[in-house]
Amino acid sequence: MKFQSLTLAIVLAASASAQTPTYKLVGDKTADADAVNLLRESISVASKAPVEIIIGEAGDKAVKKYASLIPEGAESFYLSVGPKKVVIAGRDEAGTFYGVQEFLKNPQAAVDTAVTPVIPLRGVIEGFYGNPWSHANRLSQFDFYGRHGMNIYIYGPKDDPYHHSRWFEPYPAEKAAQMAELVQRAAANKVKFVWAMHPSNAIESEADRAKALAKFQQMYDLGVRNFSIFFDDISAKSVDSQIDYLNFLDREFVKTHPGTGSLIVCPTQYNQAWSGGDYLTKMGTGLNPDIAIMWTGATVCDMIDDADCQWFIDKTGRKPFIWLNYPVNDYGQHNLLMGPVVGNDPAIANKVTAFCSNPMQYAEASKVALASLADFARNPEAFNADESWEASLRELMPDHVDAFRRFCLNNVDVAPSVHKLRFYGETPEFKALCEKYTDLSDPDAIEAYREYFRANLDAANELMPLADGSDPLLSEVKEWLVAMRLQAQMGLNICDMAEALEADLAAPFIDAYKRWQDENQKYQNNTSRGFEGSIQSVRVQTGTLHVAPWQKTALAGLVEKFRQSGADYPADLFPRPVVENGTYYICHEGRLLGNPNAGEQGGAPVFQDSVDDINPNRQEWHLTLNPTTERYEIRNSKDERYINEVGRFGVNPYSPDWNTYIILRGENGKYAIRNAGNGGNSFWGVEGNELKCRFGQPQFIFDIREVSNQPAN
Ligand code: LTM
Repeated sequence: MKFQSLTLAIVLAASASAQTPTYKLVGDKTADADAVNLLRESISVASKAPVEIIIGEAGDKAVKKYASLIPEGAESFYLSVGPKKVVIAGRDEAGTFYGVQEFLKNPQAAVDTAVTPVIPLRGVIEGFYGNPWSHANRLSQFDFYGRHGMNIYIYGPKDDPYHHSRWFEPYPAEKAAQMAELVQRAAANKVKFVWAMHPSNAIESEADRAKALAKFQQMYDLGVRNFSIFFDDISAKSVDSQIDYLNFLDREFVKTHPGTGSLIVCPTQYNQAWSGGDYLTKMGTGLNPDIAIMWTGATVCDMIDDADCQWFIDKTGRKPFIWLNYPVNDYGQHNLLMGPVVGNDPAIANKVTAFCSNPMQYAEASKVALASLADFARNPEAFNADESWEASLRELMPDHVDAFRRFCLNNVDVAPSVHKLRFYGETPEFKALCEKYTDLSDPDAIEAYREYFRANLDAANELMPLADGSDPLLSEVKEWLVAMRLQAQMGLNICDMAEALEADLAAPFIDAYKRWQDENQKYQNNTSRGFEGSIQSVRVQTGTLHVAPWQKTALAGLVEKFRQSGADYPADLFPRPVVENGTYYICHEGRLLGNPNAGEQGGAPVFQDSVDDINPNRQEWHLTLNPTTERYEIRNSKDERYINEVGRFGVNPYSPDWNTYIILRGENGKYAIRNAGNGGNSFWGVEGNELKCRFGQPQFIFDIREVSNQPAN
């Protein structure tokens, strides 16, 4: 049934608070009180004839007529909005509450719908390292969860000492009062508030167990009714002890405290890559059956698919409680994760008990992803990542959607990290430009890039005034707006340099380059908020997948072309690299690094006592600064084979992420060479005649001599 038009005008109270409601509520005495309060607080109805709003749960007299239209599943609702009558009928209290929330999204739209959330538990684990969310952040989160049908929140910020390092200490009075307020606000939004404790390995002694019970009791007295134990990121002493401890808490606390929900545990082996032996099988068989086990999937940070869940089910005999490490960015703090949520498999719908996200320390900014994760969990089959993302942008930044979209699109990928999770949808418009225009001497290319950077600059300038505290989200991520603005200005300067170069105008080229230098300096110095805990302020990065690499390469190309052009410029204008691109001998204690098995597969370079008279270029090395990584690749001049991160000749395709190196010059005039990027950060050293890339400290032991000079011996 769809209504053609509505005669009633229901408006949200915020915009019509002065109007006298002319609606009649039916069922409000028996319906869920939170749902009724929300309705009363949120709407005002202006209508010629009174509008009737019928509300209640299955079994209530008020909604008896609609009983057959209410779906069976927990938290379901039936909602009908017609010209003079609105029906909100829940399967249970939460169902009615969600029905009101759905109605409030657009009270003037004709609706006739029945909704059942698919995944039973949908929500958030505040489980990251770094600045724990503020009290205000959490209150705002719970209202947001209510609007988005998220029904669980797990409190476990690694840097709250009362959760982790000093778990056994009671919260001081002020924090305890806040905790009690959080519990209430969560409940008013139908959110299960779970308090998690991280006791590490202090789980066996009677004293430690007594402390755990006492801490749980404090939280219970504050109103907490759901508990979790985290054993992540430790080397567990014994799975049997963990099982015994959890069953003890279940028996001695959960089962003896009325109203307490089932325990939830984050095991030490919480993802497939880190699983081994019989740990998970033991958890599955040893834990009391209603204890839920968390799971992050194939690896620590990964989206979840059917195979991940099946693997866990086969091991434990239980469905996983998903701890999704997205959009958490504590392992890649330079970047924000603001893009569409892609990669979770709808097939997991019936294979999980819960789908919870570990977010960023930026609570407001996390809402972009959280809204989509909520949509996914409510109905995985119907989830459309782009539509859901667009809806969240409209909800969070209604007056600046286009500028905010540009901002988010510049902050999609997390850049290479230990967890290898990547998102390739960053700046699609810029990616297309890079594919279309590869030659910066083409005036059309310069104009196209200029247009892109101008649009980014305009977007950053539009949003910036709101980052002064007036908009909580933008204020939280102000430094990324600063970065977007600086990056846009740097891009415009690169375009100016390209134009000047084509017109043979040295002075404007130099001016644009100096402006670029100035902005680049500011970009390098732009750091995010700090924290005295485990995460310090970090250098902010944006547009890392396409824009930043393009800028590096374009700039390096323009500078090189300018230097070759014969134009006059101050000698100190361009910073000199540690080693200029060229061909060199790499020497250690008078011996030359050589390539004895040139042309073959694999093998390793070795330090040789004598000069290679037959094939001198086997001892010559091309050192080339890669403009994207700003690190050196090192290839042999005889066969162009590259040295890899373990000091051998690489057999995999060359990768600048793995196979480029930092060269440092020591006070003794010698050089140290360091792995970087995905290759780790060990220094090169020498054992016997072999290169070893495994030293923790700089080894200033190498001579790097131009081939035009005499070799060392
Ligand atoms: O993922 C889990 C279970 N534990 C930690 C989290 O606290 C952390 O936020 C994420 C992402 O770095 N990785 C972990 O190992």
